[in-house]
Amino acid sequence: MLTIYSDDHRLHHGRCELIDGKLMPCFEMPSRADHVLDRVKQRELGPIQAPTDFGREPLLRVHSAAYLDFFEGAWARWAAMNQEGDLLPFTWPARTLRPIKPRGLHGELGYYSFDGGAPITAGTWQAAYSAAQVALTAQAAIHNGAHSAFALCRPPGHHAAAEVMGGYCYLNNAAIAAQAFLDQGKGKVAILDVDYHHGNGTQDIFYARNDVFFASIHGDPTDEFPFFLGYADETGEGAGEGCNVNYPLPAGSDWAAWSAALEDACQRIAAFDAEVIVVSLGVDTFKDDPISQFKLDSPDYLAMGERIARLGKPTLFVMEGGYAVEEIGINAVNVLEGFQRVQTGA
Ligand code: OKP
Ligand code: ZN
Repeated sequence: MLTIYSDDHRLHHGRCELIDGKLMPCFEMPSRADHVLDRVKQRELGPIQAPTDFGREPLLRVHSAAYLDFFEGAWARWAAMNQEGDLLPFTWPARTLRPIKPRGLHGELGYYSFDGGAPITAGTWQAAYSAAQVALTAQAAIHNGAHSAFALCRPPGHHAAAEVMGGYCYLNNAAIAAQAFLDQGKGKVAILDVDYHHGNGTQDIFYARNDVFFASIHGDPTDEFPFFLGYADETGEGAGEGCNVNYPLPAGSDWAAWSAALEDACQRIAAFDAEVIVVSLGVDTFKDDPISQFKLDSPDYLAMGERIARLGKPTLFVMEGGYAVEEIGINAVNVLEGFQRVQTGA
C-alpha cells in the first residue's frame, strides 16, 4: 500500500492544552507521525511518497475562503502584536451571545473555533495545508487505479467543520478527499470514522447530503468530547436523511462491543452502495490511550482492517487521532496490514 507523508507536519507543535484544570504538553505532538512512519518502513508496507500540491481549490470545496484566509493569516496578526506564545481562542459565541464575526483577532478566532484545543503556532497553517495535500495525493492515487492508499496526515482533521477549527483539527482532510472523489466523478462515497472521538466536523459538512454516507463509532458524547454532537438520533437531514449513523459506545468498550458496531456500520455502508470508502483512521480506541476510554488491543486492529477490506471497495485511509505514542505505529499499520491480508488473500 502506498503511503503519502510530508515532513511539514513538524511545523505544527502546540505547547500546551488544558486538561483536568492543568496546562499539559499537547498530546497531539510531532512524534505521533514519526512513530507511524517508522512502522510503515519497518513493516515494508509499500512506497512512501511526498504530496503533490493541488492548491487551494479542493480545500475550498469544503471550507470557505473567509475561513482559509483567516487561518492562513492569523499567526502574522498575532506576531504583529509582539506575541510568541501559541495563539489560542478563549471566548466563543455561545447561545446567549450573537453569532457575529468581530473584526479583532481574538473575536474572529472565537467565531472560527469551538474549543481551546486547536492552538495556532507559526507553522500550523503550513502543516495543516500540507496534511490536506497528503490526503488529496493519496486520493489521487486511488482515482488513478490503486485499490488503497494511506494518507499519513498530521494534524488530524475530523473535528474541523467548514468554518470551525477545534479538537486538534483545522482542515478536514477526510472530507476534502471525499469531496475530491465526488468532483472527479464518483457518485457515492462512504466515510467510516473509527477514531475514539465523534467526527463532528465531517458529520456537519455532509449532514444534508445524500452523496456521502457518514458512519462514526465513538465514545458516548454524553461523557466524552465533543459532547454536543455524535448521538444516535442524528440520522441526517433533508436530502441526507438516512445517510448518517452514529454508534456512541460506553467507556470501557472492548473489541466485542466495538466490532459489533463496525459490523453494523459496514452493512449500512454496503447497503448505501458506496463506490469508495474513506476511513478516518484514529487509533485512540487503544486500551492504553492516555485520553480515551476504550479497550481495543493491538491485534484487534488487524481484524478491523480485515473487516473493512471485506467491503471490497477502493479504500483511502486518513490518519486521525491516537495518543499512546509508542503503540500508535503498530496499531495504525495493523489496520493497513489487516486490510492487505484480505486484499491479497494471504
Ligand atoms: C482529537 B481526535 C481539552 C481537551 C479535549 C480534545 C480531544 C481531541 C481529540 N483541551 N480533548 O479525535 O483524536
Ligand atoms: Zn480522537
